[in-house]
Amino acid sequence: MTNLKNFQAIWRPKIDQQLQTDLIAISDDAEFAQMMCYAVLNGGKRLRPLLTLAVLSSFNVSVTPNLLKLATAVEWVHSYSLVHDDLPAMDNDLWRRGQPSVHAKFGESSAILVGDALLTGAFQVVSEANALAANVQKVSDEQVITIIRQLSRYAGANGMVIGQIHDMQNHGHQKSDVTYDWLLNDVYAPKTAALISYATDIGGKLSQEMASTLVHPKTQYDLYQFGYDFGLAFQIQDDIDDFDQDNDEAVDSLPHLVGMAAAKRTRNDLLADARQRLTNIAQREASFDRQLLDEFLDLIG
Ligand code: GRG
Repeated sequence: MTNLKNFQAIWRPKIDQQLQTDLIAISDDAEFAQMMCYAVLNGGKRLRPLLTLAVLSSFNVSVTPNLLKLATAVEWVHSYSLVHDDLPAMDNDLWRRGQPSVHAKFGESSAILVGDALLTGAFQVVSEANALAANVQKVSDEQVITIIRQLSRYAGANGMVIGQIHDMQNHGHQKSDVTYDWLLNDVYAPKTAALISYATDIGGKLSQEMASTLVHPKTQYDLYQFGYDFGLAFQIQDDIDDFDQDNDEAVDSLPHLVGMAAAKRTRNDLLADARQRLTNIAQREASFDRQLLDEFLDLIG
């Protein structure tokens, strides 16, 4: 088994268990809690929390219960975005992860409110993570505030939300001059790369604090940029995979705009840059083992 397969086999069930515990605890209404569980736990790869944990592991930091809980908060935000993305006013999708989408199963108003509760719940999870730190090192209050700041920035009006706004302008053909730069920088980057770069970014920040090793500021930037490159490549791959089945003339995805060969070149360039980031980090940080993060890049392409 590869390093990553082993890592997923160990950590995915722990992430799911943490998510389930918190999702059930957050609502006194068992029926609503079950709707939230359906939205989050019914399939999905847990890519974003796994990336945070992988960065910690790359710096040989042990994942204490409070770090695990902190790492799962981004999955609440990601899940909210999928629930709202599927709504009739957005992508109007009746299916998600091979199952009925949340609004198809529970109705539109419930789906809106499930999304709202997941988004706000993410910040509750961050604020409560240290309560699990009975016999382990606490994350400093300053670091908790940094995480709240980063998560709200990457998810909010300059992050995923504006990416979704721009994406909807493309889909609705409200934007007549869709360009390569617009698609990458104004749609894919905020919509998809933002939350993924958040996950690697906080992985670096938490590694620095918990390992008390001096992680160079350039390393923090390389970790952020690794997530950003990976996130863009991930979105382009998603478009490449969809393109085969959806060969219409819409200019709302990179393969449609520049052709399949050029889209693959951009994806490969991004993956090469992400690998270079790992090389930079390995040259700087004695405690860094790049193998696991390298294997995440192998998931694409
Ligand atoms: C509603 C504010 C708001 C934003 C929605 C993320 C998003 C923005 C829309 C989802 C639609 C989509 C296909 C986005 C591209 C990125 C992508 C491939 C998301 C799916 O992420 P995965 O593959 O999902 O990590 P799983 O199911 O594994 O959790």
